[in-house]
Amino acid sequence: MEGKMEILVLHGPNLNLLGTREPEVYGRQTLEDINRDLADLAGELGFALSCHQSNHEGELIDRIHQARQEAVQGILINPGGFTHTSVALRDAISAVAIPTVEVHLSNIHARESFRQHSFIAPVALGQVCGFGAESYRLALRGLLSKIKS
Ligand code: CA2
Repeated sequence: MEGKMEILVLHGPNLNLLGTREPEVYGRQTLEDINRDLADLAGELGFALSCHQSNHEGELIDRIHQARQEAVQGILINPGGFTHTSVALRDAISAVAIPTVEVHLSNIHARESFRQHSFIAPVALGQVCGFGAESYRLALRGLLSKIKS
């Protein structure tokens, strides 16, 4: 019997601190809260979800490569600060050619100028930012409807 289609959620550097500091910028929900909500939503929509956080660029890249071996159908990624610095992360997403949506808690376009450029956006299906934890749910809905269509 075939299993459910799998979505990989990747959280980049410092996002393990969510809910503990800077709640005015990043909200009060912890990463565990967000992951639980996403798993519930994915389950309702008939998908399985696995979540992974890393503070290390190479580890995120390895996880993206591994996703291809695992036949992952889609990737939701908040690349954190690597959004604005990492050509290597962008190359990994481009190389595996798995539909990917970029997500941010804050509206990166309304913040410091260095946050307004994303190396990831051009290789993503789309970008959702500015809605706090809701950004992830909106992004997951968008990703799943693209995969289904
Ligand atoms: O808004 C987002 O989701 C960001 O990806 C968050 C990154 C930031 O570098 C990006 O420009 C936008 C930072 C994540 C740091 O997360 C923290 C959480 C709690 C306390 C301190 C940092």
